[in-house]
Amino acid sequence: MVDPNRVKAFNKERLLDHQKHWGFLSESLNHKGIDVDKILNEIGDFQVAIPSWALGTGGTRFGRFPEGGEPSNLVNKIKDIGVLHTLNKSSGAVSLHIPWDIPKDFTAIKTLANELDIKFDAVNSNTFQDQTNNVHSYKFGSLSHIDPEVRKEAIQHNKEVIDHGVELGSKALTVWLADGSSFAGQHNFRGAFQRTLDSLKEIYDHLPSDWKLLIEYKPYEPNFYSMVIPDWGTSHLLASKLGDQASTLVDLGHHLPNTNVEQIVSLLMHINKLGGFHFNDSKYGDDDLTVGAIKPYQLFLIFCELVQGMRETLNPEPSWMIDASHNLKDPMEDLLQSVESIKIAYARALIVDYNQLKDAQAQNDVATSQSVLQDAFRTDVRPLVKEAIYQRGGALDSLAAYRDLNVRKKLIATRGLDSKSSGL
Ligand SMILES: [Mn+2]
Repeated sequence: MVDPNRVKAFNKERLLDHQKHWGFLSESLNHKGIDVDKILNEIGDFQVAIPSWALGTGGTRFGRFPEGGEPSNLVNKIKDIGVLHTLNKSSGAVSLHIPWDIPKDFTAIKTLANELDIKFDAVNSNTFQDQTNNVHSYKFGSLSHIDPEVRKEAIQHNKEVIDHGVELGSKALTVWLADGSSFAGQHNFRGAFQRTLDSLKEIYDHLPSDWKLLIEYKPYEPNFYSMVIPDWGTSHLLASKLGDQASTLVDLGHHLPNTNVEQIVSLLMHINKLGGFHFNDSKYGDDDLTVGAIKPYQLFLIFCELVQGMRETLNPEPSWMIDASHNLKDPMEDLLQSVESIKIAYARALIVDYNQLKDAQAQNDVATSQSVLQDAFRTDVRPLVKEAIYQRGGALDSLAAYRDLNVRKKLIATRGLDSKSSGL
């Protein structure tokens, strides 16, 4: 665990430099009429859930190259998130993957998470692979399967995930289905859709009244001809048929190249149906790269829609989660970079002059509309994000602090070089 006094000592050395940059930025934001204290609070409050599977080195189907010291059980996963949260004060939630993360002792896990100020965000079911105790195989689908016995097993699994989540204090179930077909003619589209809807109805009926059902979509992979829930339209169709507790989850990487994700976000919030958001980045497909690593402007535009949606619609605050995992970096460093990117995009979106934007739009002043957005995007808001995190007791530079404190070295010394993340 990271001693908060070490973070303080780390900050002390950097404080003067930070204050110089922050002084300049806060003055120019004040000058623009921006309520700096208000946005500092909004940035500080923003918490992004860490998925339990991102704490180990991710892989492709070609191989995995672990860093060592990975968390081989749920207790260690929660502790790793505790390290991240101590450093950045922005990762105060975990999203568990069942059955990989079923707690052996629910009370002990809840106590540990509570001590580390970590909440339980949405729980994720898994019917994209067979588990050791599966009676049936999901090779040809789960909730959409042609065989009612397979569907029954998949439905039962989702109900159990809800039950585990209830014990932990989670409030949402995320369903992502790998179901689909890889060859034309393999599926009857309408049949697969209807069976999925009927299965989801049974799961929906099992939800406690204060829970949400988040339906994730993906255009291709692992199936390459059709996915049963390929896009936000299909997800929304299912959610609207299920009821008020069901909504759509947008995963940034689950779109075909060049899809206008910000428009999807905007419209879903307009009808109060954006339930969750998974952050990552990609060049081509579902690449699961570090947030903001490839398309930071798109991330900013999405945050502009999220900010406006949170201010102007009745959409409940979505569940925020990072869903990234790759092969190259220390996964903890990767998560720190992802969270930082998210906060930078959020901060930029918070300083946009939306009144000026609306005026420009009303006059069809295209050049000004673009400039208003780009003025915010081109502002270096890093001192603003640092100040928000510093005020909450976090590190002025979480990645540098992580390295300075030799976290990975200590994890390897404690857990061993061959300790592998459970589930991966
Ligand atoms: Mn996802």
